[in-house]
Amino acid sequence: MGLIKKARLHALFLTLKTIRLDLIQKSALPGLCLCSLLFGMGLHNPALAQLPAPDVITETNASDWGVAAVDGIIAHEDNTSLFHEGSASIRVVATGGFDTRAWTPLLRNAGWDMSDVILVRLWIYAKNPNTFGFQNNSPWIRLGSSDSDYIELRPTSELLNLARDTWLEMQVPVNGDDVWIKSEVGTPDLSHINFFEIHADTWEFGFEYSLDGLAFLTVLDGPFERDDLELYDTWQ
Ligand SMILES: [Ca+2]
Ligand SMILES: [Ca+2]
Repeated sequence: MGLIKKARLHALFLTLKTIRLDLIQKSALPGLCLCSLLFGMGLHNPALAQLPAPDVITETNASDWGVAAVDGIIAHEDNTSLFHEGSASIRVVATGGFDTRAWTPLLRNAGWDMSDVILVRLWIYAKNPNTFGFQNNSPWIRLGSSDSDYIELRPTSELLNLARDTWLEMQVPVNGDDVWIKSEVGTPDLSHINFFEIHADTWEFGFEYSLDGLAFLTVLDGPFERDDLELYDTWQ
C-alpha cells in the first residue's frame, strides 16, 4: 500500500475517532447520516465516479469526438464493421501527410479526476498503404487540462506500424516508462483532465485507424499483463 493511501487511511481513522457515534445512532436515518458523512469525507471516491467506464467513449460515441489535421481531409465515424469491444469502434480517416489528431470529449471539458489513474489502455487497428508506414513515433497521446497544459506520452518506436491490419493493445503508463516517454507542456493537473487526444503522422499521405476499448485504469483494475511497467513503484 502506498504512502498516499496510508496517509488517507490514517486521516480517516483520526476523523472517525472524533465522531460522536451516539449522535449517529440517535439519528432518525442513521444509514443516511453515515452515508452523508462518508460522502463528505471523500470515501465515495469521486475520482473513479467521474471517469468513464471502459469502452464507453469508444462505443457509438463518435459524436463526442473531434478530429483535425495539419493538411488534407480528416473525418471520423462510428465503425460498426470493425471493432474489438462492444459493437463499434471510432474510425479516423486522414488523407494528409502531416500531424493528425483525434480527441474526446468534443468540447474538451471532461473535468476527469485522473489522480488515481496509472494506465491508459486502448486497442487500435490501422491501415496505412505507404511503404514506410507511420512517422514521428506514432501514435502519441495527450491528457490535457488545457490546450497549453498537457501530459504527452510518445513511444520510442513506430508503434502504430505494429497495428497495421491487426488489433494492437496499447497499455500506456501515465507516468511513462522505457516504451512510452512522458513529457509535460505547461502545468497539467491530473486531478482535472479535460480531454484525451491521440496523434498520428505518416510517411507520404493517407491512412486510417480505429480505436476501441479506451479505458483509464487504476491500480485496482490490475494486475496488468505487462511486467515491464514500473506501475507499482509509488504504491508499494
Ligand atoms: Ca467499442
Ligand atoms: Ca509525415
